[in-house]
Amino acid sequence: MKILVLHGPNLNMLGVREPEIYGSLTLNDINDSLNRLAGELGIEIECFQSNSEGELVDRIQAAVSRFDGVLINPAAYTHTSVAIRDAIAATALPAVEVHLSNIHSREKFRTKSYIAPVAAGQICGFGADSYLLGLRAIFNHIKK
Ligand code: CA2
Repeated sequence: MKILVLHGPNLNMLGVREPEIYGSLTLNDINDSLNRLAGELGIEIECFQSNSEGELVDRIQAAVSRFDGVLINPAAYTHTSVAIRDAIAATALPAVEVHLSNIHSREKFRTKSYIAPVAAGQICGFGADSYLLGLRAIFNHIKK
């Protein structure tokens, strides 16, 4: 099993700014933890971060036939991107949406996700653990 892990805009700044909201781990720390868990589960992952909506859409499209599923933190594009939603729907690849923060307990604009309706599920509010829970969730979802 091979899972594509996508990180959206500004997540490359993790650990550098706003640690009170997003924690003190860097994106490399999170990718390292995901790689360790992938090893335990006996699966492969590939991690990619972009600040560009188009690049994320390109990666989702290219994932068809190369990957079995997508683990995605679309970051701010969660709340705006019909393009990423359409790409996930078009590929029909199973996707799990994750967020470090609880998007439902913050500003009202963050409660709306364009991605959630086309995802198998959403995990948010557990910091870096959201990603690890998300990887387990998509693994179990695909295995079923
Ligand atoms: O909680 C999450 O994971 C978010 O996807 C993070 C996004 C935010 O727009 C979503 O509403 C929720 C923001 C990512 C920005 O990451 C930063 C990291 C360090 C410093 C500043 C921003």
